[in-house]
Amino acid sequence: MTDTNEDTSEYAATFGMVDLDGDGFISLEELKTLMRALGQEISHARAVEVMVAADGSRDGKLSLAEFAAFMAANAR
Ligand SMILES: [Ca+2]
Repeated sequence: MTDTNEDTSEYAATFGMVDLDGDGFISLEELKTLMRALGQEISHARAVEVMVAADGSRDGKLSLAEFAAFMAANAR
């Protein structure tokens, strides 16, 4: 979390919508739901790859900071 100037608040509202169970992290299942909502049908294996790529802390779920970085990287 030292190499980003991204404003995480920009993604906080989206994060809240994706975090279906409200535990403050995006789980693999929630990530898959997000990708489908974005119109990208995604396999379980592909979702795992995306999760691993975005999960900087390697805890198997995405924090708001990790989610913001992921969204920024995929924004264009
Ligand atoms: Ca969650």
